[in-house]
Amino acid sequence: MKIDIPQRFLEILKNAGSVVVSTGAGVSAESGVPTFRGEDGLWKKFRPEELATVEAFQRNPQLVWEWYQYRRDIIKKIKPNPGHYAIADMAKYFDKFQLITQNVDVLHRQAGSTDVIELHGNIRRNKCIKCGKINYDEGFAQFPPLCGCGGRLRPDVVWFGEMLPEDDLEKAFDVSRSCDLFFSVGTSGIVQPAASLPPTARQNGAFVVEINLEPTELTFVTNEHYHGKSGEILPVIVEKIKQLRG
Ligand code: BV8
Repeated sequence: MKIDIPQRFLEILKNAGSVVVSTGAGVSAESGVPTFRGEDGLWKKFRPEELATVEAFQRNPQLVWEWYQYRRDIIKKIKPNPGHYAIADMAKYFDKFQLITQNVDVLHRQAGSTDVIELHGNIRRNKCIKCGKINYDEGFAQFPPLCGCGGRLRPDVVWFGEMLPEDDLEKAFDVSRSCDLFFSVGTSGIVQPAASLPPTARQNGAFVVEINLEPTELTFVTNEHYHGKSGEILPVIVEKIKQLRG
């Protein structure tokens, strides 16, 4: 795949000291994870307020668990794609590099990325709503599953209307404010506060690049955008980085 990398972007790739990559569901699409708002998007079939809110869990924990088990079963069977591996590789070429994701699918870690800010949690982790204990149990004896303390277990993800983990959120905005180069990959830029990271980076002087199948709410804040598959575009950009910085 050939992409045009203008001179200005080439200089940034050559000289950038600190880089941030922020990803959404689109980076996992080529692995077979359904996105949320795409053609086969989850929100086309299911209503977020019925499945991804505290109220929904209180109202019908069985239904919510069935939905997360359905997604866990999909995620267990799939592998990272060249987009995930390119990002894991890119980290080696910059002094400061931070990966931030809205995805709960753990594919970045499986691709070898070590330092990942999981803004919206991790679908393979459980949390007790009573004692707060965390575990990675699967295959529960009963549904909805209980913690040893008798409290109800929930998927350790951030639901709509819930605050994000404070430290992660603060760190995400800090690195976005101080980076030289910011990549926004596979996100429609609708869900807040994650959608405020690219504009924050731009306002603080970073060179912002969008890699997404189609234009988004964020395209207007970018210096450069590539509308295509992240699994095809990212490896080309990392190849160029190797040539410039190898
Ligand atoms: C909060 C975990 C404090 C669970 C998720 C300000 C204004 C308006 C609303 C709000 C606001 N502030 C807060 C809100 C409310 C809300 C919000 O943003 N609502 C939206 C819908 C308007 N935010 C919250 O509730 C957040 N909490 O703010 O708390 C508070 C509370 C109340 C009121 C005020 C403040 C919590 C948000 C987190 C929710 N949890 N996930 C789970 O997964 O089950 S969000 C979930 O959906 C994902 O994590 C992700 O964040 C989001 C989906 O977005 P994307 O990842 O971008 O995916 P999408 O499908 O939309 O787009 C994919 C893109 O990829 C597409 O553009 C497509 O073209 C592209 N693509 C497809 N294939 C490819 C590709 N690109 C490249 N290559 C490909 N191959």
